[in-house]
Amino acid sequence: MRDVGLVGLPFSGKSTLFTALTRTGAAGGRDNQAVVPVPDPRLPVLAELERSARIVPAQVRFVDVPGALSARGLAALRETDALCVVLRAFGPDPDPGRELAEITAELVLADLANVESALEGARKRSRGRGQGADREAAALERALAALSAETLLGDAGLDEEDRAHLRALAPLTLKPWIVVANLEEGTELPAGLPDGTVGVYASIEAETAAMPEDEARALLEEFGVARPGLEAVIAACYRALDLITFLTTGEDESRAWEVRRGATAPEAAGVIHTDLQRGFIRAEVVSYDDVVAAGGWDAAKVRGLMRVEGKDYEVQEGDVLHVRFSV
Ligand SMILES: Nc1nc2c(ncn2[C@@H]2O[C@H](COP(=O)(O)OP(=O)(O)OP(=O)(O)O)[C@@H](O)[C@H]2O)c(=O)[nH]1
Ligand SMILES: [Mg+2]
Repeated sequence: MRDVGLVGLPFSGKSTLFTALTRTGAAGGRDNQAVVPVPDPRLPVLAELERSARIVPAQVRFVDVPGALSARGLAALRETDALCVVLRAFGPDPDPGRELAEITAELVLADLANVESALEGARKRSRGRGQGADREAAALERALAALSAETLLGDAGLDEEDRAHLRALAPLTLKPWIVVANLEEGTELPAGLPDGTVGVYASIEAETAAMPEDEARALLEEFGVARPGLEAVIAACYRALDLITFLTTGEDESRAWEVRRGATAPEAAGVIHTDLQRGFIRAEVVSYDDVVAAGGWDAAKVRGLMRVEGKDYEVQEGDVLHVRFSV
């Protein structure tokens, strides 16, 4: 499961959004973490076709971090896989664009401090030593130059090797992020925010957090919130993580699984269970669209829509997999 850290200025509504997110999920372990199911409209369709007893969505874990970023807060954010930047677009004199610039500057500064001290260490180590340490120092120098020019490391054109050298530092500006504007009731997304910014009404959604799903929806509709912004936030985070979803379906369950883009069939099988990766023989694959078009997995197989793929097969978004294995 991947972690998404909520980051923003104090009072931007991170904890409120977090509370709203826990509606769909359960607080996972610690009280600042919530495990949230990723909405996927394909699952109920598969479950109906295959008469699955239950639906198991993929999950994302959200981590709430207070806005006055302490060393501990920054450390918590470094451990996450992606950031969700929350901007205040409610209350007196909202200026989400300025907040985004401020947060960005804060994250750049945090990375800068980290890279600087790492560079010092790398330079010491590289003295009288081989190329490896030189390479590390060079990568850190490139990172330092970018950050000094207020460029996010993700936009700095670093190659794979540079990134590998930076990985141990878990730089914040190398992580994928999404931007969320927390809107005043009855207002729309203001202009001037980056493409893809998601608008939410966190406080209304948080108020409905403890209600049953249908009651919550009815109330949200009353407020003119047609589709819970939460679903959009969750979906956007999931996309930012650059994961793909593959599916499994049968009598027991229809289920969504996440795997990094580019993963092979055995790697995907390993997400289900390590035994399936170890004993991988082959994967039987039908695309979700073909399952639906045929009216079910077996019908798809009869129509010749099932492919048998080996261990080099790269799993595609929406593949429905049956893994054959022996241990
Ligand atoms: N009107 C309105 N008020 C909101 C909304 N979201 C949050 N608030 C209020 O804003 C205040 C701050 O919200 P929090 O969620 O605690 O903010 P935070 O980002 O977690 O703040 P820190 O943890 O201090 O960084 C609270 O009083 C919320 O009730 C909103 O969408 N609309
Ligand atoms: Mg908070």
